[in-house]
Amino acid sequence: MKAYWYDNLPGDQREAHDSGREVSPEYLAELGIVHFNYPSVEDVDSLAKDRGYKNRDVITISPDALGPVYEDKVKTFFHEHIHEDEEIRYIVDGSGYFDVRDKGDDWVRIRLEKHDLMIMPAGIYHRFTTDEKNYTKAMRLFQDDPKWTPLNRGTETDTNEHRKAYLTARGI
Ligand code: KMT
Ligand code: NI
Repeated sequence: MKAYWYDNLPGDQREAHDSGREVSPEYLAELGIVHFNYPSVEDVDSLAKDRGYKNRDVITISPDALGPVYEDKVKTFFHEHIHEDEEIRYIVDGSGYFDVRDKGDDWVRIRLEKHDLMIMPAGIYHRFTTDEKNYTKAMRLFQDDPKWTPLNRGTETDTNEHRKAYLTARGI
């Protein structure tokens, strides 16, 4: 795992876009992001159990797995959105980037590699992309099923109660 501010320069979303300014684990914690490296899936299982997670799936995002819709999927995951529940993402294989908004609404890019696990709080604006290797196999863990849906950023998400609760909890 490596976290840094996104450079906001033009270019394919899958390029590193590393501004050279690193983001500390402490700052990530202030945003509500928690990271672990779990080589054993048993550690994932016990974390999920402790936090009351009931559902999960495994998704492979690659041209091989998705065929002609791969490029569209990659663009869809890159639409900025929130979820109404806390969610866990565990990289089973490959690598990819999660971008999350910082306190000033700038993008922080989090590079996740095989066996990295990230807990994302409800209400944080984020987006995902594969990297230049075009291969991410990820386990997505959900606390419940009704709220899996990504809510794309717009006027409704800014007043969403989960969004407001996130900002209050983080002192933003
Ligand atoms: C999310 O929450 O944005 C996603 O689940 C993206 C795909 S999982 C690597
Ligand atoms: Ni999401």
